[in-house]
Amino acid sequence: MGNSNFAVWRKAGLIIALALPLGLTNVIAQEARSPAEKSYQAGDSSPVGQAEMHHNINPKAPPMTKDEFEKGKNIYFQRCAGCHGVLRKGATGKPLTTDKTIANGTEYLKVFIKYGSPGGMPNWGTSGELNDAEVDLMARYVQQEPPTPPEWGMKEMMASLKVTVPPSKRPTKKLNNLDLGNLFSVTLRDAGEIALIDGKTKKIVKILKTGYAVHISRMSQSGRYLYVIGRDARINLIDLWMEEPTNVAEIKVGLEARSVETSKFKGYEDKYAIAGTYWPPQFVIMEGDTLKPLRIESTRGITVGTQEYHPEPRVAAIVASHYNPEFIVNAKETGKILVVNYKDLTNLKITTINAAQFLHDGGMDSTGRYFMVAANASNKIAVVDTKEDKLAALIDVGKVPHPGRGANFIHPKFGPVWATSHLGDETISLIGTDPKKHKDQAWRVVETLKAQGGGSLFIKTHPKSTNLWVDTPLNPDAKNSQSVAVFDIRNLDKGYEVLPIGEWADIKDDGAKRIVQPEYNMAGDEVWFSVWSAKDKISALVVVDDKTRKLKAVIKDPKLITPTGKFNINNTQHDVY
Ligand code: DHE
Repeated sequence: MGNSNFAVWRKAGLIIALALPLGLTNVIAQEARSPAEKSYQAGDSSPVGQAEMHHNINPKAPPMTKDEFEKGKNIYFQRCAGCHGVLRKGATGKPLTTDKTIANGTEYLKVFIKYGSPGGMPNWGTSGELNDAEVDLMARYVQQEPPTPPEWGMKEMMASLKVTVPPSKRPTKKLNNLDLGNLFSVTLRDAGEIALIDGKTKKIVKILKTGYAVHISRMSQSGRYLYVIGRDARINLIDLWMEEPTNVAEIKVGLEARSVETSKFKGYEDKYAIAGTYWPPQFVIMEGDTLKPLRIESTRGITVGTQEYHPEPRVAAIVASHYNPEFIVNAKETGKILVVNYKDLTNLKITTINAAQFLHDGGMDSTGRYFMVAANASNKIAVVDTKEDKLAALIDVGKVPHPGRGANFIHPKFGPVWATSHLGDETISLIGTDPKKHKDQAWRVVETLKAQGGGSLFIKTHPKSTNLWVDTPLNPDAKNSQSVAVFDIRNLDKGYEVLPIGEWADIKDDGAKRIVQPEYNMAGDEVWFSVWSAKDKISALVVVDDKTRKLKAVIKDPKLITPTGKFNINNTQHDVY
């Protein structure tokens, strides 16, 4: 080849080499290497051959190919994020950060993933959900740095939507003779199921499959549809009018979630459902009878107070207004309460109320106008006027209020009050809720009671009851976590009585027997408690006569695995608490 030609070829070769993606030039380079060089490089003798390896910043993590990493990521976000958090910082499941997982090592993690644990970790291997290769893959995956979790938009939601019984094929009237108002939807948390239990017979009517680490149930305004959300952000729509209650639709609205609600305003009954997610930080409004997603809105934004950007304001409690066609959506980390008007989903109107950071759970006052919500790590209760769409008050209470939906009753001295107990101390704050006839008491703590101790999650009463029940399932002392305190509303000074609910369940094993979440029946003359132990121990439900405070029934069944939240249909539908 002449000089000038050679120069041209050389130049061309150089340009091709620079322009080609590195991989391709690598191949050319490899061809040029002798066999001895190739084996020395070891690049070709890797266990996965030519497969591209996943590059993890921590060299101690076990090797994974890119494909394996992608597969592990999908399995993690589908199955594990609900409990361990999208960034693996932990939630109901333990944190899976690499400082822990690499220290545990692959073999230990494989056993844990395959066989599960009494603490609620499903047995992914022995249940057949994951084969041995996938168990090994996941054990290596959780030792890699967690990737940024994927967003979850309309495409992903629509791909997960299943309408198994279209509305056109559903009955136009109730086909069963269940006493729906007195049915209880009971969370079987680590089984990923709910049990529907008849309030009168105490018999299990049906067990229905739901999302992983199922969390709460909410009712449609008509009392026909039950919405159940799992921490894995799967929502199940259960039609209670079918011959037997049936899952008629389901959707996955994200990777991690805690709350679901439906439209309650006159003319919009059962029309819309809404769900809020921890990840991605957003909410979605859906068709009430099919769960078809209609409008997704992000909650990313600026915190109250310091007014800094927050990338991950998780959606905590959501309630539906009875005064306007609106949902009240609580963004935990920004402390913003979004009043979302669903009248026009195209021109969506959202009123943003500044409250306090770390909004969590809450419920309505006895009139159903004011929404009382705990900003738990701020030790405050925010009061939202759902008629005027304004913050009515921010009230300092005890340490880490955790009301569930709270408890409304008429205080002998201060009139209507709403009560919350606390995770962080033994107090119960009673807040005046009547700005008209008890103006001086309104929106301030009118009395502080003392119950058994901190670690309380739920407090409950009923308009027909004179009892105020306070659980302490997270109290370190088993004496307190396995019993419940009850006050006489007519004579609070008398202090509380302790009922040994755990003992009444008469369970002989060494389970934790945490007594969690009092829930009334429709008549308001029974209180149901969960006796919550790990999934390999015996749990139970204990029913107490509200008048006599005596044991009325114990419901035990091997299918009652880790029962926690219980939702009486009537009381949940009509905000009775
Ligand atoms: Fe819950 C309500 C979040 C742990 C049982 N829980 C709520 C609500 C939120 C929330 C935001 C309000 C929903 C609404 O009203 O729309 N819960 C969280 C968490 O982030 C937390 C602390 C840890 C987690 O990773 O999930 C958590 N919750 C638990 C539990 O461990 C409980 C005790 C047992 C379980 O089943 O998981 C539990 N949460 C409940 C119950 C309610 C609830 C029973 C509904 C109370 C009600 O009366 O409405």
